[in-house]
Amino acid sequence: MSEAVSTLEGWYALHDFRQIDWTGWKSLAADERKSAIDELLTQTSIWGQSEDDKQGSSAFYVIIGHKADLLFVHLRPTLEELSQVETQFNKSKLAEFTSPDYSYLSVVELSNYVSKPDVDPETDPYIQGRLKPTLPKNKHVCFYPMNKKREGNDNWYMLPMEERREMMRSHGMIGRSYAGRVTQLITGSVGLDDWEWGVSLFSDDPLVFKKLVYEMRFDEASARFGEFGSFLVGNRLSEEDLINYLTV
Ligand code: 76R
Repeated sequence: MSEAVSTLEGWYALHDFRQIDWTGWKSLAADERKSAIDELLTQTSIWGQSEDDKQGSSAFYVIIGHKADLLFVHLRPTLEELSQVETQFNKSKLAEFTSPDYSYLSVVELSNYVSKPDVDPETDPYIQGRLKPTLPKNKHVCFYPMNKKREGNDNWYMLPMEERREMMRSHGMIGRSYAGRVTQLITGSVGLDDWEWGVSLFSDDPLVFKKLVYEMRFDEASARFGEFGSFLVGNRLSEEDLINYLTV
């Protein structure tokens, strides 16, 4: 048996994609729409409080294309808290006009393929910051789920640790050459959702998503072993943007 890489886990992540029933929303009386927006803003301020208390992070985006209209990303320390955030939204007035077309459950993950200095992960501020991150404020997000292939000779999980480590080193080098232009959040979802990882990229320039993902396609870890689900791309909304978005 090949050696499993050891991983560190942080906050749980829910990527909650919603489709909006614009016809229903527009047919609501203006004052009811306003109170639904106010109710949503009460929730976003509770989410903001969790972030201020370092007990999670939430962000929302408008998704481009037919796959979804809105994306809420929530990070929370426990599944109970994640479920609470989701359920509170589901009980809201706005939720009556949304359908949860896609969602993704995972947990922030750091693997030790690329060696780190000998530090205690429980107390090291850098590692703790990566395991329990505040979602970046970049203008754009790109989310997709992925697997590492398990087919014939291309079975990632049958490779010796050293080979995987070497490929992850090369992967990390490409990633690092995008430092400052993109932030990546890798969330593990083996046993939690249908794919093995969720990839969330944040950037102020959407072309960086294209260039980074394209360059990685030539790198063995992705070229030979990467299997990808649907890509969803969105623009970050501030609370004011969210109000404008919902105003008809
Ligand atoms: O955590 C680290 O920063 C150390 C190096 C590193 C690891 C271990 C790293 C760096 N990644 C790691 C693990 Mn990554 N990453 C992806 C994708 O589209 C594709 O082809 C793949 C999707 C992107 C775009 C990306 C970006 N990475 C992983 C894993 C877990 C693998 C496993 O355990 O087998 C996956 C699935 C994955 C996928 N990676 C980086 C980036 C970027 C930009 C970096 C540099 C980060 C930085 O240094 O700031």
